[in-house]
Amino acid sequence: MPVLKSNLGPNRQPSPARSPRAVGSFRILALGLMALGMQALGHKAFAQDPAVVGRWGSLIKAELVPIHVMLLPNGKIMYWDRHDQGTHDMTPRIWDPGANTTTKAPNPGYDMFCAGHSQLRNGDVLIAGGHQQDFFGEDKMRIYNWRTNTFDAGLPNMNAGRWYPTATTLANGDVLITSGNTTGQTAFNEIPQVYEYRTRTLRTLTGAQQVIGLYPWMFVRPGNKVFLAGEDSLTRMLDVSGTGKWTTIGMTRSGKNRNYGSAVMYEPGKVMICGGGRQPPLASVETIDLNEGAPAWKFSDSMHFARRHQTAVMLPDGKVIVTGGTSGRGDNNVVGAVFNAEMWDPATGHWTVLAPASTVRIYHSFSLLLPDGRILTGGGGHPGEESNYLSEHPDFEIYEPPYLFKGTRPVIDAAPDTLFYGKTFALSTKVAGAPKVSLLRLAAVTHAFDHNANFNRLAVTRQSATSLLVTPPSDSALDQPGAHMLFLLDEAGIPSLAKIVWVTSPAGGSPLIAQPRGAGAFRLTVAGNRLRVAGLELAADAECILLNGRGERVAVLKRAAGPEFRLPAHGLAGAYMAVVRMGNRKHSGRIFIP
Ligand SMILES: [Cu+2]
Repeated sequence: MPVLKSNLGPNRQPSPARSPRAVGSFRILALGLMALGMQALGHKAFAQDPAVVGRWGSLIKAELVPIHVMLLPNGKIMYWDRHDQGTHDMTPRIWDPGANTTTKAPNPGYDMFCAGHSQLRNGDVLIAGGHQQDFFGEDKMRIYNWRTNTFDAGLPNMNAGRWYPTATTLANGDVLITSGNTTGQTAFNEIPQVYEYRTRTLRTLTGAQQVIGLYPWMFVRPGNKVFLAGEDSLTRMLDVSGTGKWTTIGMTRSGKNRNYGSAVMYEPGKVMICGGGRQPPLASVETIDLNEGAPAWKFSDSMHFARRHQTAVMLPDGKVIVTGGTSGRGDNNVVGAVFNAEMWDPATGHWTVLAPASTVRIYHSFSLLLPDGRILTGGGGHPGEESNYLSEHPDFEIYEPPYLFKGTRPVIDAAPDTLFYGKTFALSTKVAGAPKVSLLRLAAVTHAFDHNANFNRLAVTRQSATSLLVTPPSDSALDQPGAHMLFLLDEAGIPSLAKIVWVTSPAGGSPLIAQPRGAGAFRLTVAGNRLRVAGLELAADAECILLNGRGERVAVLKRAAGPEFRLPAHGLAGAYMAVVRMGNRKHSGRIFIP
């Protein structure tokens, strides 16, 4: 259950915010307590070799407590806080981690604290539900357009409020919305809904009425299925076709509610759940392989630290890093805060203890993978830790995993902007040997779980000394359409900087994007609902026609302001030939509409 201000009992007086020195002593205490329970993991084991334990950077101030945090396709981070505590500011911030500059998104018009969110196929973020007061959900939805920095409020309301729902982008680009409280702690929105991308309507899964826990851990599977991995111990499969249907998969081995633990699908169909619970939090870790005929949970090695409020993050090399959390009993206990990160290797099931962060990261903290292979963590607060509700963490901290200290990073010299399911593409690189390539969706994380995560390792063959042939997953059920980080890893497991690529179905035409055909240097780009033509002087009579892969006319675009044409409203995702006509002159180029 969520941590509430109302938990503040008479013997839990708020105290002034702790000084950095006090934080330090908590940390020493926590480390000391942990060392007792750990075999051969004294301070000496934390050799300061960053190639073994990684390295934390210094604190970076944020304008709000980053409780809801997402990575946008332009590499910027959108985050927001809660409205009814602290700053009373419900306007999301857009932070550029490279330049360390922050701008504001517009006011979305309601408090999106406690919403669910995931990225749509065009990189926009769907936000479902939110906060009226604790346990009372909003029924509103918004779409954040990352190209225009605007919110679209023209969406239907959900069937009822949802406070702590999960949003899951499906194989066809629609979004499943599950759970959430409606009007109180025991009042659940029991009926999942599917936001349909093309029609912008909601389909209500009346055949799948079921109470499931808040912020459920949902993972997309083939055949219109979505797996519920927790936090409840009874795990299930939801068929989202038609009016929906649940089936039971089975109990976890621990049989315990892993409240505020974390979960990842570390390979298609293979899910890992870790930690969570409160009396006390668990260190145990379980996996399930849904590709098996009769899938069943198995214990993996336990983490070195019991944790609650930790976040698990997939790395480009297929390992998982867990950061933050507390081993202390109760909801949000600063005594027992875990500062060390640790890393899980799915191949062995073993955990490696990594360097400690400087800051308590428990309730309302987060972690996510940046396109440069580092991990961004931050947040915690609103409310602050038990026994000290005034302690807030409006800041970020960046962790560099060990792989960044093992040698020179490989470089993706060239790769397409758009990848098509099952369609092999060429990746140019000078890296030698047998490199690997992985594809990860961009994070949309809150409350210890990334709603938008997905990981795939791609098939790679060598074409020449400077070129690899790489094949994306064949099926959108293995990797939902939209923006991804494409990483190249050398034989030592060192990742490149990611290239942001779009993964989609071959709706027609070649995978070229925005390339002019024939003479005439111009460029076509899609920004929001506009097609922009750069490098051509558009005459007053200019018109633009979209042709599909068979050369058939799909749309004639209306002229907008300046060098832009208006795209038709929704439902035109795919690759097209755009023909710009002015008098008897004709220019054509390929265009991809996400
Ligand atoms: Cu919360």
